[in-house]
Amino acid sequence: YSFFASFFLILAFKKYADKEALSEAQRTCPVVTCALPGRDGRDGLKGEKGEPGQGLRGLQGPPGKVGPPGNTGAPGAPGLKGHKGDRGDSSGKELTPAQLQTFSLGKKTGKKLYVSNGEKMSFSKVKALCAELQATVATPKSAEENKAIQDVAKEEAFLGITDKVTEGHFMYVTGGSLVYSNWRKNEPNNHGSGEDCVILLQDGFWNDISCESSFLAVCELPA
Ligand SMILES: [Ca+2]
Ligand SMILES: [Ca+2]
Repeated sequence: YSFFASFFLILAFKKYADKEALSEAQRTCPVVTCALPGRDGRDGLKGEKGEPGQGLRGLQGPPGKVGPPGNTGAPGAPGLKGHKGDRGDSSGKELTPAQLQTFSLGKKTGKKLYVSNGEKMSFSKVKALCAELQATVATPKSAEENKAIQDVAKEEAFLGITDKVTEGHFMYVTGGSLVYSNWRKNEPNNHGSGEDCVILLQDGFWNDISCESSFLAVCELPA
């Protein structure tokens, strides 16, 4: 609007100026020689683009609102495996020093050492006791070893032999079939409700018997 207003203002001023000039010419020149002014010329060429305005730049607006939270990311890779924990407290199963002292050193024969604490217990307890000593239940694999166990055990003692896996087929609890046996006559008989464990009798012969019965614990250690 202001552009057109000023444009017409300029035009009005020009007309006024032209009239002034005309009247001046009429006054100063003779009627014969003085010509009337011509008509207005055509519009001139378009001017060059002007410099940018000097107006003040607007102040920066306040920050926008916080956007909605993003989606949950994918789960990370599993962590590294931790260190192995400390050995658990096995108190209650461990032998007391007093119990260990009651073990009398057995007779050494070949590579084995037989030990006994003189206590009677079920076969499962004998196995657990020997395991605590890093040992196994006494298992004679020759007449010589059988005699050595007999010497250590002053009473009937469990041997590390059972037929729990296959009835009638006695094996070492550490695995393998028997390489030596010394059964008493008519044994093993799997008497009564069944007998799957073996004891060394005082005369050196073997008898199959209930694993729940209590007999002397004798362990053997590789020496
Ligand atoms: Ca049996
Ligand atoms: Ca028997």
